[in-house]
Amino acid sequence: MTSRSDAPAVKAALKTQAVETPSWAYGNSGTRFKVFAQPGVPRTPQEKLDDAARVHEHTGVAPTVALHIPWDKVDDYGALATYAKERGVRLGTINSNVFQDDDYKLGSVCHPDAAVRRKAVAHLLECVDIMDATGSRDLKLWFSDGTNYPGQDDIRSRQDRLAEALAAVYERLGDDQRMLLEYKFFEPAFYTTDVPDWGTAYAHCLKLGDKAQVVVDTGHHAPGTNIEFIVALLLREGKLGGFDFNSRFYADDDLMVGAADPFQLFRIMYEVIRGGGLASDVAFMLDQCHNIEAKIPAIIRSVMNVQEATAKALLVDGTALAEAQVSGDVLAANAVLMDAYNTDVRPLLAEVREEIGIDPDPIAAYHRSGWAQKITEERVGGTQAGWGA
Ligand code: LRH
Ligand code: MN
Ligand code: MN
Repeated sequence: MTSRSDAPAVKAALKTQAVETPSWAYGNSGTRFKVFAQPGVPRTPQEKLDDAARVHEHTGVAPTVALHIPWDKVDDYGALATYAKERGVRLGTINSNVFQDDDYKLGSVCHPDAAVRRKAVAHLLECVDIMDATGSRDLKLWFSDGTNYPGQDDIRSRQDRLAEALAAVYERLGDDQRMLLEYKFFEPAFYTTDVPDWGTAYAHCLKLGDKAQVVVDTGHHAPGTNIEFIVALLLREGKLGGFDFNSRFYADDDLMVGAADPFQLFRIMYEVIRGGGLASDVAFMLDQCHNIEAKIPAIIRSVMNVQEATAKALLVDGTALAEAQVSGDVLAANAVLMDAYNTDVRPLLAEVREEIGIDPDPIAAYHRSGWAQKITEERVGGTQAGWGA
């Protein structure tokens, strides 16, 4: 933590932060009621990388792109990694998908039928093969598994099946690879979810070992959940693998991070910094869908929102805060935090951008670049993200 006058240290820390953008955010998406297609959206994984490279070019802090398999299926993942590199970005987290096939109606790794479980585990292992080819460090696991009705399946047996599958994947990981287990309290299952909360994810990861870490998707909690507490606790236990950032007003809305509740994002980032997370292996990923807004500028805006929350959190005067806390001065302690939150950090971030040689206003620079016009003219028949259809 820094003192308020420590602007060079704050700037230096901001320059080290990297935000991973998700391939699926570049494609068309929507709700189950309607997908509104946008002109110029990518038709291939390669074109998603082209767009991600623009986000990195204008923000300077989005060097990696998460893939979702099979949404981003290609024949040669090594070649895709080279394609990314040639455009100045890298392939990041590999997201597994064991929720789309008809076979998964009653679950994937927790399914009562062993044949379906074997199919799901085979997909997860294939994702690790892909990581080997792309050089990715992280495998992100999210399971739609659960039940809709009391009695539908045995809650405890499903946990046993989950543990068995996770252990098989863990075994397959290389020395420098990790698996990030994501929880979500409901949807698509409405009665039980097999990984509903951080505690369940933590319990499984603890048993598995150091290479298994919990990922916090900010949209996956019940209203009123204190997410920063979860962040503080997981960091304290060395079990916070990363974030899927997005905003929610109601359920898993997947809106732009920092749009619904920038104060919550600040509180989360404060705990990240307090726990040493900015300098650790915590992955800062976006997991969003841009259903009605232009996608590339929305992703740029999201990256900037994460940076702004981080900058404010870095500005918290740690010394003053500790003094107020120790002396039991509740109002003074709260004021220290609010003082940082209420600071306009946009000029500071503009300076950071100038110092790394990019335009201080990424959105304006993107609009001036002509990229939107180019892709609208060149790309006809863009693909759906695969999500929310
Ligand atoms: C599930 C989830 C998970 C998926 C992504 C598309 O709601 O957050 O991370 O992989 O959405
Ligand atoms: Mn997610
Ligand atoms: Mn989600």
